[in-house]
Amino acid sequence: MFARTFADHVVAAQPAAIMATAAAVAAVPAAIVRRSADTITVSEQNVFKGAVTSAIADGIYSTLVRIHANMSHDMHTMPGMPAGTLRFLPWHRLYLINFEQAMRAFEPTFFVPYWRWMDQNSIPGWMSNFTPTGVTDANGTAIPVRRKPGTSPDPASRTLPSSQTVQTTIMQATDYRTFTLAVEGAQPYGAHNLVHMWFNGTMSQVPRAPADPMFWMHHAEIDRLWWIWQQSHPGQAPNLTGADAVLDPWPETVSDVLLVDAASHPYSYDRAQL
Ligand SMILES: [Cu+2]
Repeated sequence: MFARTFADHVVAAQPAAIMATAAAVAAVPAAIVRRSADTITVSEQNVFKGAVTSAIADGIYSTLVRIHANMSHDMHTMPGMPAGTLRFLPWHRLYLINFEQAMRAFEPTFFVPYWRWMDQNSIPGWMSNFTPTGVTDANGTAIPVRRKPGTSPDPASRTLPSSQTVQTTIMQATDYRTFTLAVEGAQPYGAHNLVHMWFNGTMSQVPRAPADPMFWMHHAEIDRLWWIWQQSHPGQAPNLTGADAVLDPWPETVSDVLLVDAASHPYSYDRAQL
């Protein structure tokens, strides 16, 4: 599922040691810089939409959506499953990395833009008509992409979080558990849940949400908030061990994704401010 860039030609006369070094360098995934959905160029918008369209036709997109429908991965706060709270951020960080790498098989310059939903009242204009069809769940049933933004049955979810709210209720947390509860969904300020509910559509249904491509941009923003917070709280990390620390269905553990722009997962954000 991971797209790797390999040298497409090797000069036969090169000494074996040099060729081995060149191959090792080429096998490292290219660094990715995620940028704001509001500022990317038209051609970058088309790369995003083109990769998603191709991945849906391929079937890999539906495969990725179905991973999020499998609650056995324990990646959200749920009653009776305390590890889910602590797994939420690292699990979704790895989910985005896997999505991004899968899309790069179709569009080599693909990156997940982050959607700065703070202080907004609509999704990025270039995404408003992009509601692709063809995604199916594990039973083969079509998942339509529907949105009725700002019409949530829950009045508290009819307005997207303000930057001031994010600053005062999320970024000022001093320990990891408080931070992740605030950013995920602890009432009344949970930014992640609130944004999902704001869509009042596919995004509001956990097992189907990633069928809407806005999912990835929303989660890139959540991941970016975590990254910003991590820089001022370097000692704070989810306290998970054993099976709880394995980010299934992938083999990586929590400690493998604590560092943004690690050599193993080279991606970063262009903006370190809210
Ligand atoms: Cu999720």
